[in-house]
Amino acid sequence: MKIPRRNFLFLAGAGLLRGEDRPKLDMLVRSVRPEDLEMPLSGFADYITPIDHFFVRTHVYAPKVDVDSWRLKVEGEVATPLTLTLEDLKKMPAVEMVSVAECAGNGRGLYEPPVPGLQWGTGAVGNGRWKGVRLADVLKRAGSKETAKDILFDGADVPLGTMPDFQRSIPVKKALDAYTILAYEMNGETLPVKHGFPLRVMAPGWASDSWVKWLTSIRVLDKEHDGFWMKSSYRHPGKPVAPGSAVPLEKMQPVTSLHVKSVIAAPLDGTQVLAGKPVMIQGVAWSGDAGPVTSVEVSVDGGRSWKPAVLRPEQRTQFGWRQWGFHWTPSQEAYYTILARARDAAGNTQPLDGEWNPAGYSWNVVPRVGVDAVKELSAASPALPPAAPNAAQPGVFKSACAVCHEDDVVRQQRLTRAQWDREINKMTGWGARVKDEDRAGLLDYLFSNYGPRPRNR
Ligand code: HEC
Ligand SMILES: Nc1nc2c(c(=O)[nH]1)N[C@H]1C(S)=C(S)[C@@H](COP(=O)(O)O)O[C@H]1N2
Ligand SMILES: [Mo]
Repeated sequence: MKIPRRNFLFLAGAGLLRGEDRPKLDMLVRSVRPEDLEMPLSGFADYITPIDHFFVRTHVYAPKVDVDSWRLKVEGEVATPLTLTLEDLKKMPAVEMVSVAECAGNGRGLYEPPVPGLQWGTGAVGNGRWKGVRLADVLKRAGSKETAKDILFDGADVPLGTMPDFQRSIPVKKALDAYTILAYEMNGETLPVKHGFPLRVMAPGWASDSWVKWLTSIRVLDKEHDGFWMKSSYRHPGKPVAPGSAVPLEKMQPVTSLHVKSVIAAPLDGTQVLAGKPVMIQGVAWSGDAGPVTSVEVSVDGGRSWKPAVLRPEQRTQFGWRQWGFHWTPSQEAYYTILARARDAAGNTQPLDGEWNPAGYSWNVVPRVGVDAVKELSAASPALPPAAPNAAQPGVFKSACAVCHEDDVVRQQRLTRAQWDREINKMTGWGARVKDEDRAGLLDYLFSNYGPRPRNR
């Protein structure tokens, strides 16, 4: 359900033009609906990511929440079940803090061999300033019992077809952490609809898949929650597996903390710089529970030698990102490979190669940017790769697939026949209607048009 623009002011209950109402600038659209937007590399130039540059990740359509009738329920293993209004929450002590929000799937598009899912590059991440109430205070108010093990969150978004409702849980230890909050403000503004208005979970240091938006229910459980989005999604083998292999879900563990990571925002890959002239190599770096980032090193010779980059001291927070810079003058006309490697307070650093995993989570490989140092910049910048061919779609694709979402989520995949077969099963399980006699043709169409192929970079 799309929220008509004119409803925003009504929802906000105020006349301010919220981040919501401003157009999202030059975002990379990974899915038109449900809306999935990626921040372009230029976004790393900001310390606090403006709302119109903040990535958006929605599994289903953003719900329309009327704040007057909205309530937060706290139930389960508690002495006093609660039903709270937004005003009730705002009367409780507020905390504000800077934290990165990063989707577990950020960088999925970089894995080889490719894996199914939104093909995020580097920008399913943003650095926000979040304000709200401590989850620990809310749980205390409800009288959370000794038996509490896992805290389950549910939001107002409604599943599509027969897909399971998006519900996520975090262990009680993370829930009681003083930094875990229920946020109602982002960057000093009312939490925008796309980011979970009126209330979302903010579990800093952890992948934002745990940061449930449009929160309506908190359930204190005496055992680990075993719903689809915990047991069949967001799981990682936690150790190297053969690229391309299938790993049973029970052999994997939930994605929790983010891993130390850096991004090179400038210069851009494949561009030219002037030989003999200073170039500022710039980027950001962040970590998770093991933050803050303590150092970033840069190599301009493909990893043979490394030198420290300069970090902003005032940005040394546990959960926010840190901007870094490195002054470099390419001494001669040559092709240079620039690498960056961050280290966090626990001494973790970034791997040189991706640890492949079936769903493409937690990418934190050392970033690599190639530039040509030349005497004179040539007028033409490198040509963009040609657009993917838009082959004629069979009827079954139109009637069964381009229904809940557009064909964009399909066109970005590069999957094997076996992976496409599993995708069809997943989607028919969620309600896609594919007749038996059409199935083989659909599989052929998907595989022949969106099968493995070299990446357009
Ligand atoms: C009942 C609604 C529905 C129908 C019909 C449907 N899909 Fe989906 N599909 C979804 C949703 C919802 C998502 C997003 C899931 C997410 O973001 O985690 C999705 C995501 C995808 C993705 C991205 C990878 C993934 O697994 O998240 C692919 C590829 C895809 N669908 C293919 C198809 C194909 C092919 C068909 C037709 C056989 C189809 N879909 C029909 C609901 C549907
Ligand atoms: N209710 C609900 N909460 C949700 C989601 C969702 O689809 N529904 N997506 C999750 C995922 S996977 C991510 S990465 C973050 C994205 O937050 P953002 O859109 O504010 O950037 O929200 C999380 N919270
Ligand atoms: Mo995510």
